[in-house]
Amino acid sequence: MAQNDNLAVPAGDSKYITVFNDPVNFNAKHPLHNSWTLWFDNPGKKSNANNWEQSLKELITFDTVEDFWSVYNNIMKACDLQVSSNYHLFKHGIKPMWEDEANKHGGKWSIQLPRNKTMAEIDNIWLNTMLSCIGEAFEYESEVCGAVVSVRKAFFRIALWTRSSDNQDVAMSIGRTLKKAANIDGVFEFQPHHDTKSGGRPWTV
Ligand code: MGP
Repeated sequence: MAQNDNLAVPAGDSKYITVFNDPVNFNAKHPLHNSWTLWFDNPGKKSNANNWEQSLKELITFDTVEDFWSVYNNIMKACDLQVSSNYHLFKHGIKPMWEDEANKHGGKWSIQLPRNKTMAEIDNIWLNTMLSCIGEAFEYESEVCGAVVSVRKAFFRIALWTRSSDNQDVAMSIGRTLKKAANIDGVFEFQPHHDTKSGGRPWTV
């Protein structure tokens, strides 16, 4: 018996496309514009800026939509992580630290979410933030370095790191897109990683 003989819908009927019509493309993965690396850290109380990097763990790199979901579905949800943990999702090749070449002149948009939000809400905001990054939702896409979720005793913090911190129009565009994607009320603030001069900041959206 041929493979398709027992199908209710004939394979050639274009109204119903199934894996049997086009086994190669049906199983194709959908590439992302960039590769992304997920990092984790939980530096603990003894950590300081000099030894902080030691607690940073590179977990996995992916470059397709399907692989993103398989990572997301198989790791602990951000809201279940221990206090003081962070997930960092950064473009592959950029370390999630201020010192990296891509971050050293940059800054971050961030918002603190009080723990009175439900865990599902927190996780959804983080998921939407990651999707806006890997889905290249931003007008100034090349400005985006990565995103971080931080679990703290009194709050969760979501942040999006940018490559530069001196162009207000660029930063505001990213901030507005992030706020819409994350789908939260509340105010995001932008701060350069190295705040040498305030320049009217923090900028807010
Ligand atoms: P944090 O976790 O970004 O701030 O940095 P938070 O959440 O306000 O502080 P916490 O104490 O509640 O966790 C905390 C500390 O980690 C910083 O003061 C640094 O000592 C160290 N650290 C964090 N980052 C992102 C870096 C980094 O990129 N480079 C270095 N060298 N240290 C860092």
